[in-house]
Amino acid sequence: MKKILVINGPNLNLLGLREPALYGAQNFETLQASIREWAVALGLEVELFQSNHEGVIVDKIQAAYGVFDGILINPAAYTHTSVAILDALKAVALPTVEVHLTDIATREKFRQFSFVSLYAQKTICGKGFDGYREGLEYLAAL
Ligand code: CA2
Repeated sequence: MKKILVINGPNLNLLGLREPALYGAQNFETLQASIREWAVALGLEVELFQSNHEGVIVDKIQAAYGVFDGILINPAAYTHTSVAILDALKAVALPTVEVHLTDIATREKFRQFSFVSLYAQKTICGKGFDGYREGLEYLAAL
């Protein structure tokens, strides 16, 4: 069975508590439960990981080498700032899908560039929670 590491970056644990107009009213636990259900349906094993800390995310990506078959990541704000996360993804060289709840291309200028997109094989934006399902489908089909 394929093993996929799902990483959510800073503040995504606040889903449903703030900014529902932007990120939706459903909470983080609901997102995690949905990901687990989709994984079962797709015959994937998933590990769910969330951190607000860049270095902790880098450590987790490094530890994925030789353990996981793919990574689904919403790097949140680190999308736009983190060469360290990009380098870690390149180093482990696992198939990687980048997902964003919102369409970063149509938001503030500072959100329009993604370091992670320079490595990710696929980027899914603006589809809310469904983007995670699409990402899992893509990784399952590889
Ligand atoms: O659209 C996305 O998924 C983002 O990765 C979300 C990040 C943002 O920095 C990226 O530009 C786009 C922010 C996640 C913060 O989520 C919150 C949820 C509820 C309340 C406040 C923040």
